[in-house]
Amino acid sequence: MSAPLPEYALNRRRFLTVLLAGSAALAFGDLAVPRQARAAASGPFTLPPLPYPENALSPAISANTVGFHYGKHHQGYVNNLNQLVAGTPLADQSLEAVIKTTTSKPDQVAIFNNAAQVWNHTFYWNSMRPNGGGKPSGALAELIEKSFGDYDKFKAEFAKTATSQFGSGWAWLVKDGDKLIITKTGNADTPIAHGQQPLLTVDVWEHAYYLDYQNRRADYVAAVLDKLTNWEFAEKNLAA
Ligand code: MN3
Repeated sequence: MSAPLPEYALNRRRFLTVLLAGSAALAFGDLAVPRQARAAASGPFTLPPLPYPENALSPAISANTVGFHYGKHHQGYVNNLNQLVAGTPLADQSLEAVIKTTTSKPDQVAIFNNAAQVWNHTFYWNSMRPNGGGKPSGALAELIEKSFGDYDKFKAEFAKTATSQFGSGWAWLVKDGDKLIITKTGNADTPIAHGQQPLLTVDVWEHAYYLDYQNRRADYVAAVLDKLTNWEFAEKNLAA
Protein backbone atom coordinates (compact mmCIF):
# COMPACT_ATOMS: atom_id res chain seq x y z
CA MET A 1 0.00 0.00 0.00
CA SER A 2 3.12 2.19 -0.09
CA ALA A 3 3.27 3.38 -3.71
CA PRO A 4 0.27 5.75 -4.02
CA LEU A 5 0.93 7.71 -0.86
CA PRO A 6 4.55 8.83 -1.41
CA GLU A 7 3.84 9.86 -5.02
CA TYR A 8 0.77 11.81 -3.98
CA ALA A 9 2.68 13.35 -1.09
CA LEU A 10 5.39 14.41 -3.54
CA ASN A 11 2.81 16.11 -5.74
CA ARG A 12 1.40 17.89 -2.70
CA ARG A 13 4.85 19.12 -1.78
CA ARG A 14 5.45 20.39 -5.32
CA PHE A 15 2.07 22.08 -5.23
CA LEU A 16 3.03 23.90 -2.03
CA THR A 17 6.47 24.77 -3.43
CA VAL A 18 4.84 26.35 -6.45
CA LEU A 19 2.43 28.22 -4.20
CA LEU A 20 5.25 29.53 -2.01
CA ALA A 21 7.29 30.50 -5.06
CA GLY A 22 4.56 32.94 -5.91
CA SER A 23 3.18 31.27 -9.04
CA ALA A 24 -0.28 31.99 -7.78
CA ALA A 25 -1.90 31.58 -11.18
CA LEU A 26 -0.57 28.05 -11.62
CA ALA A 27 -1.32 27.03 -8.05
CA PHE A 28 -4.84 28.43 -8.13
CA GLY A 29 -5.33 26.94 -11.58
CA ASP A 30 -4.51 23.54 -10.19
CA LEU A 31 -7.71 23.79 -8.18
CA ALA A 32 -10.01 25.68 -10.47
CA VAL A 33 -9.16 25.14 -14.14
CA PRO A 34 -10.24 22.05 -16.10
CA ARG A 35 -7.56 19.40 -16.49
CA GLN A 36 -6.51 20.06 -20.09
CA ALA A 37 -6.34 23.84 -19.79
CA ARG A 38 -4.41 23.46 -16.54
CA ALA A 39 -1.76 21.25 -18.15
CA ALA A 40 -1.44 23.48 -21.20
CA ALA A 41 -1.03 26.58 -19.07
CA SER A 42 1.77 25.17 -16.93
CA GLY A 43 4.37 24.13 -19.53
CA PRO A 44 5.20 22.59 -22.89
CA PHE A 45 4.06 19.05 -22.03
CA THR A 46 0.38 18.20 -21.65
CA LEU A 47 -1.64 15.27 -20.38
CA PRO A 48 -3.19 13.54 -23.41
CA PRO A 49 -6.93 12.84 -23.08
CA LEU A 50 -7.85 9.41 -21.72
CA PRO A 51 -9.02 7.35 -24.77
CA TYR A 52 -12.24 6.30 -22.90
CA PRO A 53 -14.27 7.37 -19.86
CA GLU A 54 -12.74 6.61 -16.44
CA ASN A 55 -15.32 3.86 -15.79
CA ALA A 56 -14.89 2.15 -19.20
CA LEU A 57 -12.44 -0.51 -17.96
CA SER A 58 -14.62 -1.58 -15.03
CA PRO A 59 -14.83 -4.12 -13.48
CA ALA A 60 -11.33 -5.26 -14.57
CA ILE A 61 -9.98 -1.84 -13.49
CA SER A 62 -12.32 0.39 -11.49
CA ALA A 63 -13.14 4.04 -12.22
CA ASN A 64 -11.59 4.84 -8.84
CA THR A 65 -8.23 3.35 -9.87
CA VAL A 66 -8.30 5.02 -13.30
CA GLY A 67 -9.30 8.33 -11.71
CA PHE A 68 -6.33 8.36 -9.34
CA HIS A 69 -3.91 6.78 -11.80
CA TYR A 70 -4.68 9.15 -14.68
CA GLY A 71 -5.79 12.26 -12.79
CA LYS A 72 -3.17 12.22 -10.02
CA HIS A 73 -0.22 10.03 -11.05
CA HIS A 74 -0.08 10.63 -14.81
CA GLN A 75 -0.94 14.33 -14.36
CA GLY A 76 1.69 14.52 -11.60
CA TYR A 77 4.44 13.30 -13.94
CA VAL A 78 3.38 15.92 -16.52
CA ASN A 79 3.46 18.68 -13.89
CA ASN A 80 6.84 17.55 -12.53
CA LEU A 81 8.34 17.36 -16.03
CA ASN A 82 7.14 20.86 -16.89
CA GLN A 83 8.73 22.26 -13.73
CA LEU A 84 12.00 20.39 -14.30
CA VAL A 85 12.50 21.51 -17.93
CA ALA A 86 11.27 25.09 -17.50
CA GLY A 87 13.83 27.50 -18.95
CA THR A 88 16.05 24.72 -20.37
CA PRO A 89 16.54 23.66 -24.03
CA LEU A 90 14.64 20.44 -23.20
CA ALA A 91 11.43 22.50 -22.99
CA ASP A 92 11.53 22.86 -26.79
CA GLN A 93 12.06 19.15 -27.53
CA SER A 94 9.51 16.41 -28.15
CA LEU A 95 8.76 14.04 -25.27
CA GLU A 96 10.54 11.20 -27.11
CA ALA A 97 13.63 13.41 -27.65
CA VAL A 98 13.71 14.37 -23.95
CA ILE A 99 13.63 10.66 -23.02
CA LYS A 100 16.41 9.76 -25.45
CA THR A 101 18.54 12.79 -24.44
CA THR A 102 18.34 12.22 -20.68
CA THR A 103 18.54 8.41 -20.48
CA SER A 104 21.54 7.08 -18.51
CA LYS A 105 22.63 10.60 -17.51
CA PRO A 106 23.06 10.65 -13.70
CA ASP A 107 22.44 14.43 -13.44
CA GLN A 108 19.19 14.17 -15.42
CA VAL A 109 17.56 11.21 -13.69
CA ALA A 110 14.57 13.20 -12.43
CA ILE A 111 13.81 14.59 -15.88
CA PHE A 112 14.18 11.14 -17.47
CA ASN A 113 11.97 9.50 -14.84
CA ASN A 114 9.12 11.98 -15.27
CA ALA A 115 9.37 12.16 -19.08
CA ALA A 116 9.45 8.38 -19.41
CA GLN A 117 6.53 8.01 -17.01
CA VAL A 118 4.48 10.50 -19.05
CA TRP A 119 5.20 8.49 -22.21
CA ASN A 120 4.76 5.05 -20.60
CA HIS A 121 1.36 5.97 -19.12
CA THR A 122 0.00 7.35 -22.40
CA PHE A 123 1.14 4.11 -24.04
CA TYR A 124 -0.48 2.10 -21.22
CA TRP A 125 -3.90 3.77 -21.54
CA ASN A 126 -3.82 3.05 -25.26
CA SER A 127 -2.75 -0.56 -24.67
CA MET A 128 -6.21 -1.16 -23.19
CA ARG A 129 -9.80 -0.75 -24.37
CA PRO A 130 -13.23 -1.74 -23.12
CA ASN A 131 -14.18 -5.26 -24.35
CA GLY A 132 -10.59 -5.98 -25.37
CA GLY A 133 -8.37 -8.90 -24.47
CA GLY A 134 -8.26 -12.47 -25.71
CA LYS A 135 -6.53 -13.63 -28.87
CA PRO A 136 -5.38 -11.26 -31.62
CA SER A 137 -6.12 -12.00 -35.29
CA GLY A 138 -4.37 -11.64 -38.64
CA ALA A 139 -0.68 -10.85 -38.91
CA LEU A 140 -0.34 -10.33 -35.18
CA ALA A 141 -1.78 -13.79 -34.43
CA GLU A 142 0.72 -15.36 -36.82
CA LEU A 143 3.58 -13.44 -35.24
CA ILE A 144 2.48 -14.51 -31.73
CA GLU A 145 2.49 -18.14 -32.90
CA LYS A 146 5.87 -17.79 -34.58
CA SER A 147 7.41 -16.10 -31.53
CA PHE A 148 5.86 -18.02 -28.62
CA GLY A 149 4.32 -21.21 -30.05
CA ASP A 150 0.69 -20.20 -29.43
CA TYR A 151 -1.42 -17.57 -27.69
CA ASP A 152 -1.61 -19.49 -24.40
CA LYS A 153 2.17 -19.72 -24.22
CA PHE A 154 2.42 -15.99 -24.98
CA LYS A 155 -0.08 -15.22 -22.23
CA ALA A 156 1.71 -17.43 -19.69
CA GLU A 157 5.08 -15.85 -20.45
CA PHE A 158 3.67 -12.31 -20.34
CA ALA A 159 1.97 -13.00 -16.98
CA LYS A 160 5.15 -14.54 -15.58
CA THR A 161 7.26 -11.57 -16.68
CA ALA A 162 4.76 -9.04 -15.28
CA THR A 163 4.47 -10.76 -11.92
CA SER A 164 8.23 -11.35 -11.57
CA GLN A 165 9.21 -7.68 -12.02
CA PHE A 166 10.54 -6.94 -8.52
CA GLY A 167 9.02 -3.71 -7.21
CA SER A 168 7.71 -1.01 -9.54
CA GLY A 169 7.94 -1.27 -13.30
CA TRP A 170 6.40 -2.31 -16.59
CA ALA A 171 5.89 -5.46 -18.70
CA TRP A 172 6.12 -5.04 -22.48
CA LEU A 173 5.44 -6.83 -25.74
CA VAL A 174 8.25 -5.62 -28.00
CA LYS A 175 9.09 -6.04 -31.69
CA ASP A 176 12.52 -7.62 -32.01
CA GLY A 177 13.60 -8.01 -35.63
CA ASP A 178 11.11 -10.33 -37.35
CA LYS A 179 9.61 -11.67 -34.11
CA LEU A 180 8.15 -10.52 -30.80
CA ILE A 181 9.67 -10.69 -27.32
CA ILE A 182 8.38 -9.99 -23.80
CA THR A 183 10.47 -7.73 -21.59
CA LYS A 184 10.20 -5.88 -18.29
CA THR A 185 11.63 -2.54 -17.17
CA GLY A 186 12.11 -1.20 -13.65
CA ASN A 187 10.61 2.03 -12.34
CA ALA A 188 10.31 4.53 -15.23
CA ASP A 189 12.58 2.77 -17.72
CA THR A 190 11.10 2.33 -21.17
CA PRO A 191 11.93 0.35 -24.34
CA ILE A 192 12.09 3.52 -26.44
CA ALA A 193 15.14 4.63 -24.43
CA HIS A 194 16.86 1.48 -25.75
CA GLY A 195 15.86 1.78 -29.39
CA GLN A 196 13.12 -0.86 -29.11
CA GLN A 197 9.61 -0.67 -30.60
CA PRO A 198 6.97 -1.65 -27.99
CA LEU A 199 3.54 -2.92 -29.09
CA LEU A 200 1.80 -3.14 -25.70
CA THR A 201 2.49 -2.53 -22.02
CA VAL A 202 1.04 -3.31 -18.60
CA ASP A 203 1.87 -1.00 -15.67
CA VAL A 204 2.84 -3.13 -12.66
CA TRP A 205 3.44 -0.28 -10.20
CA GLU A 206 1.24 -0.91 -7.15
CA HIS A 207 -0.78 2.24 -7.89
CA ALA A 208 -2.05 0.55 -11.06
CA TYR A 209 -3.90 -2.19 -9.18
CA TYR A 210 -3.74 -1.86 -5.39
CA LEU A 211 -7.17 -0.24 -4.90
CA ASP A 212 -8.82 -3.10 -6.83
CA TYR A 213 -6.56 -6.11 -6.22
CA GLN A 214 -4.38 -5.20 -3.19
CA ASN A 215 -1.32 -7.51 -3.41
CA ARG A 216 -2.81 -9.76 -6.13
CA ARG A 217 -0.78 -8.47 -9.09
CA ALA A 218 -1.24 -11.75 -10.99
CA ASP A 219 -5.06 -11.31 -10.93
CA TYR A 220 -4.74 -7.75 -12.24
CA VAL A 221 -2.42 -8.84 -15.07
CA ALA A 222 -4.73 -11.74 -15.97
CA ALA A 223 -7.73 -9.36 -16.07
CA VAL A 224 -5.88 -6.98 -18.41
CA LEU A 225 -4.87 -9.82 -20.75
CA ASP A 226 -8.33 -11.43 -20.74
CA LYS A 227 -10.55 -8.33 -20.82
CA LEU A 228 -8.67 -5.21 -21.88
CA THR A 229 -5.74 -5.81 -24.26
CA ASN A 230 -6.05 -3.48 -27.25
CA TRP A 231 -4.76 -5.59 -30.13
CA GLU A 232 -5.69 -2.91 -32.68
CA PHE A 233 -3.22 -0.58 -30.93
CA ALA A 234 -0.56 -3.33 -31.02
CA GLU A 235 -1.19 -3.82 -34.76
CA LYS A 236 -0.73 -0.12 -35.36
CA ASN A 237 2.60 -0.18 -33.48
CA LEU A 238 3.71 -3.27 -35.40
CA ALA A 239 3.18 -1.42 -38.68
CA ALA A 240 4.94 1.74 -37.44
MN1 MN3 B 1 1.32 4.03 -13.26
